[in-house]
Amino acid sequence: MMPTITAFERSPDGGRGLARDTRVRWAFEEVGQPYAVRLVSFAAMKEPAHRALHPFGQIPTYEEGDLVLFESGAIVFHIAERHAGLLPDGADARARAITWMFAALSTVEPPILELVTAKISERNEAWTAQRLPLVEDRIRSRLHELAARLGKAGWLDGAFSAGDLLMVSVLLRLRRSGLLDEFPSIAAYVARGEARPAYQRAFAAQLSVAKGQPPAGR
Ligand code: GTB
Repeated sequence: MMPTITAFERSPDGGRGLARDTRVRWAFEEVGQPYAVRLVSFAAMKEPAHRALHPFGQIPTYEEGDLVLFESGAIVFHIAERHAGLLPDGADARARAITWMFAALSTVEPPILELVTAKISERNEAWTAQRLPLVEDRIRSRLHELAARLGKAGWLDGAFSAGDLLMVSVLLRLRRSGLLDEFPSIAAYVARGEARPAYQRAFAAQLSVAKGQPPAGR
């Protein structure tokens, strides 16, 4: 059965691939699983029908038969568990890849989201100018630590995994901040992720929504 995910009918990023359906699309593309997309408006997201799928009234969601999932990390994990290609076969390597998935979402993404909040929701607050450098420094610390661990390696732990998929997805949100440019090895890591054909297909699919065209192919 072909899974169906939800995505913004009109993404506020205009197709820059920053909404969290892109990481789910990327996972599908990496494993070669066709998927369908149901586009939802901001109003529809808050209606009972969508809240039955997603208690917080957000995208993305995942439906496959009776199974309904929300949270992009859980969805990517589900896809990675059901298909070959995103998690290593060995038990220890698999556990490490899953550790990186959690690290991306619970250690690296939160300070990045703080920056997004500061720049968008709090941009008119008197204290934002004072707070921004603190928020940016917290991100710099994480990037510094991540760069130290990555070293000269291509991916975080051996072959590309769902851990890299989520980490790159999270880091992409920093593109416009200029912070990635301060860490050339991290910038190169993100560029490697973006260069993957599966990412390119996922990006094109979400962009086609922003351009008002039906998604091509799977
Ligand atoms: N933890 C959840 C997950 O990982 O799935 C977070 C889900 C989430 O934040 N969804 C957002 C949403 O539905 C879309 S992705 N927001 C609507 C709402 O809460 O009412 C976040 C997002 C939104 C917009 C941009 N952008 O414009 O650049 C980027 C990312």
